[in-house]
Amino acid sequence: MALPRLTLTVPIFYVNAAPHVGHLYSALVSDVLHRWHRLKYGPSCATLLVGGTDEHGLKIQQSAAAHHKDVRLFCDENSLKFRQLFKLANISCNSFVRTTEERHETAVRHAWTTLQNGGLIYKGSYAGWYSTADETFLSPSQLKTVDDVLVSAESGHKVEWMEEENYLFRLSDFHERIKRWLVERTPVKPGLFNQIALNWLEEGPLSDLSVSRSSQRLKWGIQVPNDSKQIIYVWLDALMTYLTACGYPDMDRVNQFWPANVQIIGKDILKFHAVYWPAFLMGLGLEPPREILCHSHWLVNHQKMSKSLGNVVDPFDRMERFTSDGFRYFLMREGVPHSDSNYSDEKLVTYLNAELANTFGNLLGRCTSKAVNAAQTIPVRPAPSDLSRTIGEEGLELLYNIDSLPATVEEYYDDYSVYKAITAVMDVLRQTNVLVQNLAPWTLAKSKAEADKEKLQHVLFVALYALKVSGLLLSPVIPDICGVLLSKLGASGKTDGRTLDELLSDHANEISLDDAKVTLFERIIDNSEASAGA
Ligand code: ME8
Repeated sequence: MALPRLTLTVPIFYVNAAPHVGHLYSALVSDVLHRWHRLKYGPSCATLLVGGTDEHGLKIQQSAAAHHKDVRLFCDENSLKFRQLFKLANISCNSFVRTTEERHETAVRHAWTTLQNGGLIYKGSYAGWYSTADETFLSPSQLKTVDDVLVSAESGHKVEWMEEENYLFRLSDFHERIKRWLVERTPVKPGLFNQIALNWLEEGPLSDLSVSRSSQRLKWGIQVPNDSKQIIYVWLDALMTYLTACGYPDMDRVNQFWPANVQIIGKDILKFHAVYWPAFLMGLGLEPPREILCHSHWLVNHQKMSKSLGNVVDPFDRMERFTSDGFRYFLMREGVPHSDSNYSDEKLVTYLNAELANTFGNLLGRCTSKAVNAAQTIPVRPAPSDLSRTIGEEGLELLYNIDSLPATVEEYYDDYSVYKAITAVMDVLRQTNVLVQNLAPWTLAKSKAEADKEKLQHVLFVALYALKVSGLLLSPVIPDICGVLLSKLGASGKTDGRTLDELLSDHANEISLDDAKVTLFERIIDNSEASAGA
């Protein structure tokens, strides 16, 4: 049977500002789902994780000018920062697209021509309020006045009146099809965001969408085919990145990777992905994505992050202070898709020390020390009746919980509830710590009695088995830490090319531990300087 292929996408980020925690969070969600898929089905399945940078448009043009930089150089420098972020954070993106690449320009022009030949793009004129920061026109109901300035009610960015001749896309033709897609397939997860998208369609018929700008105003972008006076609208250009990554317009390649399984986005760009994008795709004769996973935002002290408030969380700084896996763990542990999450360094330090250093790390230290585990092995799995005789019902119940953990966690990952997967693993590890504390293997190890020796082997089996299962299940979230753990538990070299089920079924024989002394996570001692937004 063919292995299921997976295509995931991350929004392509604007290069006008440095990467922040929100960018990393979106990328991380996709990375964890990508790693989970490869763990579940084995690494030989075909996968595509698409990311990139959004480099055209008025906003970038103005930003480069404000920095007195050549716009191409400005884009090169800032795009590189996002690639560095991906590298440092171990984001397993295997297709990074810059909108200034030639292959992308070819794909966008091809899509434009296809839409135009299909009668879906026509020349007209457009007048309305435009927000350059959001690169979008807004209707009067989407505006409000703050200090006598007209701004977007949603983003707070100021708008200006624009009136020009340009090309329009017949978005109105797609109203019913998009509505049906949202109702019948409920593609946007969690469901509350599907409903928000539906509400937009219920507000009234969709108007046609302006999809080009005059080249007098906008210079930095892809020119409309056969019209040097018009530049393609930056959102049509940006959304097409997902298809560029799939090889568009080479349909053999597109059919291999499209439709995407899951497109991950933040709630700020829902309309572009749940209304405009499926319409463009339908216009091109392609299927809309199977699912869109829309997540909420990170706040700091319950406020939006902004340069003016000085509370923007810098992911480079946090990864340096707390390690890449430490930061990944906190973001995945605390971030939930359905509501905004609050970032706090104090909370991060508390979680990392309590869960990664104590619950996870100390358990490994206790069960692999030479004083307790003289044979330096994971003992053979005992029969349930023997286990209940030596370490009681509590031990047997824990073994049952460890055995059933993969199925529980699989359900959570498949439902995109990574935070629940982490909590389920930590619950089992906490129960294991309690058992170890109660049965004190360090005392059993000193005893000469045969019954104690058997009991010790059983405690060690349960604890090391819990650690191994946890290490496998958490490896999508904290790959470095779990790599170290699994090598210590003698699983190094055995993980390549195997599925999760194969990796879990190794306990008929004794397994030798690796000699290396390891610390899974160094406790963070000095947190006096740790304050959100610092
Ligand atoms: O919108 N919390 O790029 P962008 C969580 N180029 N995630 C956040 C966040 C926060 N506080 N702030 C931003 C663009 N994000 C376009 C996208 S796609 C074809 C074009 C994340 O640099 C979230 O994923 O403004 C959001 O959708 C994205 O960054 C916006 O990044």
